[in-house]
Amino acid sequence: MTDDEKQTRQRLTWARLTLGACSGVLAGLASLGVAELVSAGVRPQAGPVVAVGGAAIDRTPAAVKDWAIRHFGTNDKLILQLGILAMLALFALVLGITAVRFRRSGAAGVLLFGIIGAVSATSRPDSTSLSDALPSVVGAIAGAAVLYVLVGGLARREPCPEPVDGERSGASSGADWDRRGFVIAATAVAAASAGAGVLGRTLNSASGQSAVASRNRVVLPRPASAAAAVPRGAGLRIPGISPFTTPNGDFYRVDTALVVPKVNATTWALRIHGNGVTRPVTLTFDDLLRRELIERDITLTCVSNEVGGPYVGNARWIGVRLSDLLAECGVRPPSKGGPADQLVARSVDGMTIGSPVEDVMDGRDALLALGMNGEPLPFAHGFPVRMVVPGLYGFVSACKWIKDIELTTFTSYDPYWVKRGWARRAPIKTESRIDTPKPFARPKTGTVMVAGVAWAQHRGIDKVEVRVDDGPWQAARLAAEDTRDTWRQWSFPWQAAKGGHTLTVRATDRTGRVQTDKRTRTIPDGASGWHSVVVTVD
Ligand SMILES: Nc1nc2c(c(=O)[nH]1)N[C@H]1C(S)=C(S)[C@@H](COP(=O)(O)O)O[C@H]1N2
Ligand SMILES: [Mo]
Repeated sequence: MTDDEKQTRQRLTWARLTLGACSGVLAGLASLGVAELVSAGVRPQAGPVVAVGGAAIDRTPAAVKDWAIRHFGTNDKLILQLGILAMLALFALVLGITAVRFRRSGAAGVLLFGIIGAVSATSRPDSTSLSDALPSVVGAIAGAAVLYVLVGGLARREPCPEPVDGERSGASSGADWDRRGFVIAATAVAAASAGAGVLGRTLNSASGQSAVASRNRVVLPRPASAAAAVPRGAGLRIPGISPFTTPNGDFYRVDTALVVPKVNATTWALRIHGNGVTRPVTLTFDDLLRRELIERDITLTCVSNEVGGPYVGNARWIGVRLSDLLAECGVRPPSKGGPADQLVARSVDGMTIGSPVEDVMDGRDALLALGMNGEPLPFAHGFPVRMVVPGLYGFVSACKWIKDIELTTFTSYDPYWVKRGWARRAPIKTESRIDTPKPFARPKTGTVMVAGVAWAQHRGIDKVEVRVDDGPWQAARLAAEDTRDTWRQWSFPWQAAKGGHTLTVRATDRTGRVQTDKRTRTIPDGASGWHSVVVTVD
């Protein structure tokens, strides 16, 4: 073979591999586009990326999940989906290149991904039907066909005389692509995939529209028991401090849902049943609206909140008092002889959250909340109905998109997070946070306002102290208390001297317990320790 021939041959090989890689990516696009379209006929959560992402979330070890929440915050889900897409793109490239030589194996590889998607979709806790497998399966078949056809033409541009593909020898189906033919076919596939994807997205979002309409129609009645106005002194006017009431748009969000469930309030129902429920009921949203509603300020906290972290917020909730409802169903707490000590809430997305029946019925304002800061619950925060229990971390109390309450026992059932290593019972720990100055701030010498929030829901905050470097603990000024179920702002005017300083805060709750300096991880029942901020005074 002459050098020229060698070069031509190499060029052709490269061209084929490149076109093969393109075919792989196009096959991937076709799979995803078709899957999206099919998911519109099944349900949006059954799409392969959401399903695989959800399955990955379910299987992620607690420590990794915690790390993801810590590093990506509420973006963790976006990062996960981008990661899945990047992986898919990579595999698509590899499959495409493989298919140039092993046409059937390449196509089979695409089908394998379909199976992974189908298994993920049908094994999600919210999956009730095998039809959830359809988007992945139909998408994969489309992708495999695209790959098979596209590389079919390429394969026979093989410049070397010896047959390289056993599968292919003797086969003569289809025509060779010339360059123009490939470009036309590729463009057609890309356009059709994008079209299917966009159409699927549009149909999926349209199916959410009825839920949106049902939310727009909700008029929250005046509560029979309104929350007292927030005391004037509860919200300090200090730049940088967390506002006493967290606006809905700023309220932290922590859940496992890759697609926010859009539940239609008009078809929603809540079932209450289980051990010791002598009168099980199924309630509609209107049933709840017709009941006596109470309005309460309650501060919610996530167990994944690091010391000094952002996963805590305070809102004014409107809802039904859960203990009244349970009592009507015949439920008695264990202290009054009831057989069930665990209340398991189930959501439409398959989440299960267990709370102690004793806590829910001990007189605190445990709510089935319908409203948040004067509007129906936002979809991301659980529309139409969620639970809120003062004093318990969200993962053991605050089920969003709730649809079922079962009375059971701690020994007979472990809910979602408990199966993954978190505690069965998790009252919120006494904590405090410095909101201002921010870490590594450079305030000027003189009076610097140090301020933040402290919380010990359902016990109340009695004292907050600040320490500068290794100095003595000094009492901070406490803002007025709203209720013992809410956080409390504090401030400390600090006479700042030049140089680097460490500010540390600790709170004491009404039981007299001082916030411990013992640092623990968030797993299994919440982080503890003191929050410190390092600043340089200029
Ligand atoms: N359905 C459902 N409800 C859920 C969760 C979830 O993943 N799914 N997460 C819980 C956790 S861990 C917390 S901290 C709170 C957070 O509520 P928010 O997102 O409204 O702030 O919701 C709880 N309710
Ligand atoms: Mo949480």
